[in-house]
Amino acid sequence: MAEKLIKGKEKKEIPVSDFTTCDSTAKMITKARLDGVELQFDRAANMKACPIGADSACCKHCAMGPCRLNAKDPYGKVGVCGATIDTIMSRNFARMVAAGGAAHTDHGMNMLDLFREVIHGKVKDYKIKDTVKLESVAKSIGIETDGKTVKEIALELYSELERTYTQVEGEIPFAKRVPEKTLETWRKYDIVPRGAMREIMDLMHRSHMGVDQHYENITKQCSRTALADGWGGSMVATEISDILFGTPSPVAIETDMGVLKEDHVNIIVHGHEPNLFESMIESVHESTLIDAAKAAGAKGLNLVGMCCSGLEVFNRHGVPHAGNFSSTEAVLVTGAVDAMTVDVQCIQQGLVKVADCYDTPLITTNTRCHIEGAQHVQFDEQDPKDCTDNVVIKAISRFKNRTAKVDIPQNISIGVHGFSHEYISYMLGGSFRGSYKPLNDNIINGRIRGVAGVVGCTNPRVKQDSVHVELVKELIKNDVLVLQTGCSQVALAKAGLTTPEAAHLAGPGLKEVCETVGMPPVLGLGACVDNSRILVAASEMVRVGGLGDSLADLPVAGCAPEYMSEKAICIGQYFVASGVYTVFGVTFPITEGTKFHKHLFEELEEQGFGKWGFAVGAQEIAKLMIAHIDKKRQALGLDKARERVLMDMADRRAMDDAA
Ligand code: NFS
Ligand code: SF4
Repeated sequence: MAEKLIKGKEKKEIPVSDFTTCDSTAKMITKARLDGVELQFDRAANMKACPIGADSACCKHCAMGPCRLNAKDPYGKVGVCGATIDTIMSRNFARMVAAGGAAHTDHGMNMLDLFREVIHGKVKDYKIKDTVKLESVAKSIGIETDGKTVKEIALELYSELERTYTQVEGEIPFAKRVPEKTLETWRKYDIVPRGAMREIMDLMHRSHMGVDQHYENITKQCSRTALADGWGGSMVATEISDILFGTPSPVAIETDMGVLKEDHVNIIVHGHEPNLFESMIESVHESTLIDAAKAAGAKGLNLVGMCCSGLEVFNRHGVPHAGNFSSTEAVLVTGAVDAMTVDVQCIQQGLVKVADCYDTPLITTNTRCHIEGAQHVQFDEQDPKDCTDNVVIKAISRFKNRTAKVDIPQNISIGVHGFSHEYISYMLGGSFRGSYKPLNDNIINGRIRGVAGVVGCTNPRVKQDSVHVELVKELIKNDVLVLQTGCSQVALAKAGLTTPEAAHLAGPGLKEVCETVGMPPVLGLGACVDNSRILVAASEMVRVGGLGDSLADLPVAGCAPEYMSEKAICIGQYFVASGVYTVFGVTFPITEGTKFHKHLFEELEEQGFGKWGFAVGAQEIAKLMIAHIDKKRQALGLDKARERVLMDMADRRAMDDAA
């Protein structure tokens, strides 16, 4: 292993406890150091973030530059072409939105391609699993379903949803789900998305040198593009995945590295596309492959998920989950992973080296993602098992020849996940009168103060999981119901907050609601594309009534406290454009004290949208979110109700104490 060691003792060694609050990841960082293997945490410690880039004060959009401005004196200088700091920052921001939106949107388009091939019978290994969902999605965009066969409805739905991507003029189909007043604001500013391809192309065009040079106009197209993701690309991904693979409903699932089993062949699927994972599930149930694993001395095959594809199957099939983004390298250090297969998005190139150190085959499967030094086994929807059986065979062979010492941190948390927006309605209202009314009622009467979406990545620039967990604890303590997706959800699952018992950590009002319904105070909705479920849930809250008539009126707030990806920036922008106050942590790619900053952080709200917020620490973020929720409650005239309910509760407690 000598040549694989990290070179040079001069590298900074930071205490592991500064890197993460995930015990398993901490153990594996320590082991990796002993083994001489470098992980993202060490790389982050030894690579100071570029201060000019962090403020977005540089531009490399043409060969007259690259140009560097000074964030300390933002208006003291312009680029060679004369571009101001506001133009440079808003163009950089625009390119992040375009790239982030393209990622989830392209993923959604893949799901739609699969849907088409399934309907036409060209792909036989998948089928339409959830016909109830098929009908409800079709109806939600005005497709008449009475008297039609499943195939007829599916075909019509396909051709409608294709417009989400390819439409040249007009509004995307899911604009029909947007509350009327919110849609009016979008129309007023001319930002209702046409098709995602058009919006992304437009945004790339106008952020080219010498095109759009007004930060307000660039921001408008950022919103339009981001909305084409949230209400378009991502929403289609969620809905089609539900139709093909089943709409999630709550299941108890194991999370953390302890889900690996020393005496089993362990296979990890890491990425975003549910079709690969669904086929992996088939492969690990193949009796010939199970027999082969046993013949190699294993007790069986153990399939485990990571990151977003992990969350999707975790919600649908109860497959255990080993950890979030910052644990993907660390999990290989256990030596117990017999194959890690990946598809697209958030796959660190550093995995190649770590996998190599522990003789784990790292297998890429998607035409969009090859990684130098990894093995590529192409996944083909016409014959998916060809790829996934092959992965299992490689894993069995690695198991048989395991040389790496196996050391699995024995941590497992069990939590309940899989709260689709449909299930939330059913859970609150009961099967005969499924509705968001009880949620609205509890917000109106003050038991629930408001709703927060806490989502997004982990990032080695902050202590892994720590901000997610502390923030969510603070929110629920203040009677804020928390909805979660993405790597954030995994942080909370590991911390044990996704169980109904976690209700004891909630404030008195939220606790009472959770105990009555039997639900956790933290509801996991799935992968990052499933942020679209939060949009649908919020729209339902507006529709049910009593909380204002646009999304911007709701006492809700969003946050990605440990974000790192461009997808997160795009998601933030579509929440803001939809009317939600959205706070980001870590760092914000923009210079404070500039016009563009003021536009994103103040003026958008004055125009009827949401706005951006920024803070690093959990307590500070919580304060911002709660203050916003209270501001919205006050505007709705609900501030008194909450005082009353808290007073009632104090009285009741006093009576209990006296008794
Ligand atoms: Ni979202 Fe999911 Fe995780 Fe961040 Fe990456 S896996 S799509 S981007 S890191 S939450
Ligand atoms: Fe410099 Fe303008 Fe070229 Fe950007 S577009 S690199 S600011 S000259």
